[in-house]
Amino acid sequence: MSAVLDNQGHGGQVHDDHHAHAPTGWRRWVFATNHKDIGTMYLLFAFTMLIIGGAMAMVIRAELFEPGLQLLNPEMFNQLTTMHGLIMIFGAIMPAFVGFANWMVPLQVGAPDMAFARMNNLSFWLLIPAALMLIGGFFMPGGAPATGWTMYAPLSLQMGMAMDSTIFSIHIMGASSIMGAINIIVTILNLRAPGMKLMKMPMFCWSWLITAYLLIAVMPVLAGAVTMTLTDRHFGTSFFNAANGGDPIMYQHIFWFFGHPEVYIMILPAFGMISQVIPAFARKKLFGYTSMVYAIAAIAILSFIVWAHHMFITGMPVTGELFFMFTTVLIAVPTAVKVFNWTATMWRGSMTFETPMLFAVGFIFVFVIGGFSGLVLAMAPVDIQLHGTYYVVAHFHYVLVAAALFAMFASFYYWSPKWTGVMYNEMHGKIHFWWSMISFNVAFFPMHFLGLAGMPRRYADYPAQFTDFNQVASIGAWLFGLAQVYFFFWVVLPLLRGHGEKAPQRPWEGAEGLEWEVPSPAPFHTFETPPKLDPTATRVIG
Ligand code: HEM
Ligand SMILES: [Cu+2]
Repeated sequence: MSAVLDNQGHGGQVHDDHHAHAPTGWRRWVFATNHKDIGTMYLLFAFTMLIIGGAMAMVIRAELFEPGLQLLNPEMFNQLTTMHGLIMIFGAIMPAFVGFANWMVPLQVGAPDMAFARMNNLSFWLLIPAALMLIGGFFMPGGAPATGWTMYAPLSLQMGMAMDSTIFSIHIMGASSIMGAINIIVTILNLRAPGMKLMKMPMFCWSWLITAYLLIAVMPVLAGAVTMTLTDRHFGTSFFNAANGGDPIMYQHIFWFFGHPEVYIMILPAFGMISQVIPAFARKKLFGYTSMVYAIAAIAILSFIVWAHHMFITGMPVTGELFFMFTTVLIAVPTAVKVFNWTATMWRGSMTFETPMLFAVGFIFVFVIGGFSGLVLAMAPVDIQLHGTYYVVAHFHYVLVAAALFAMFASFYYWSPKWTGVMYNEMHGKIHFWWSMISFNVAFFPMHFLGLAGMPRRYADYPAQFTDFNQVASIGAWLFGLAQVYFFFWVVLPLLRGHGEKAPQRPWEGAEGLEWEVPSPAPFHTFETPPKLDPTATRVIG
């Protein structure tokens, strides 16, 4: 608590730890109000969930290594795919981005902390009961929900009580996300240092500002959808229950009205991260800053009018299909602006390829592949063939794993010197990159072929003609999982233990921004009095 009440040392904008009373022991974490501590907890939580969800994926790929049923019965298989999806989306990717925001947004805008420090504590700690309730589903009668992460009716109305705990868990995680989003918005709008004009903000802050509005807009929609499911299950309503005159397709509309903006919630902060890493290692200013901001805003707005591209086979009127098809392909325009700008930033830059840059350039490659397969799926006549196949699985793993996760790896390598005060080992970082990049593609590229050949997703078994590509995919998946174990033991653990070369204040020659104006590791309290900024708002001058 002394962390927020501490008013000592008004002299400069940065103080060393010796006169800032950092709380110690378990209280430091349980009562944490410091954005850096909370950011660290978010990141550790997300990594733990990544490992748990990842372990499930390893089992799924083991079952799919050959046709027939070897390890799992079909019910268990579907429970695992469902929980894998829910854990990765709500437990790993989203909290990880919030963790990065907690650490970096106050540092980047020159604020002393997040606007609502105690609410920040609540947003984080809510995740623990939510995660327990979600994973606890496996131990309830009937096992975890086997609906797929989309929780479609009528299956969701037939599940055991783990469906209810999943619904409650989603409510709690949604509340946590909304509080996090409010915190980020208020911090950015109200706590910027004088001179940090909105249009001078680092792109990571811009991308999170827009993402936070998306979160506030759509998390309540998801809460509504699962609440209606809950009342259908227990309180006699029939929103989605066709047997009583309800409409299961309506569930899909409500879900995807949340769900498509949700996929942008999971990629926009990654765009912001990449927009910071590329200029730093190309030693050039970001090309087209203004157009980057408008492109993110355009993608966010468009994301509200494309949702039924997930529903092309539900029997929409053709005009409806055309509408959703055209709006979906329209998103390619601002997306292409961003890819163009990243490429133009690198053009004639003096580039070096330290691990953050490897992951950033890798991001562009795989994100473009995922974007193109999205465009293929957006063609209504094509999607009639591909919907519900492994082609969709390939598509969203390219955008979620290779794009969102790789962007976070890029940022981890980029910012961890600031967090820990030590440099990661460059050789281990590069091994992590190449190992992940190659094994990811071995795992997921063949899924395009499986999907095109008609292999459906969400089945524990498959006909023998799909065996070869499935074996390649499984081997790739296991290698990818192993790469993350390597990352933990050879990169993360040494950093947590403080092993490595001492990090300078600005380890990257081309890096710009206020986070590089404070020492490494960033002291417990930073910018307690608003810093004076130079006209570019990237340097502290007093
Ligand atoms: C270029 C932009 C994109 C386009 C045009 C696009 C298009 C589509 C379409 C049409 C589908 C439905 C396929 C089907 O079920 O038959 C789909 C599914 C999906 N997309 Fe994308 N997408 C894009 C980017 C993204 C991004 C950035 C993400 C996440 C970071 C994402 C995540 C997903 C997920 C998770 C699904 C599968 C949902 C499910 O049924 O379980 N997409 N996409
Ligand atoms: Cu979508």
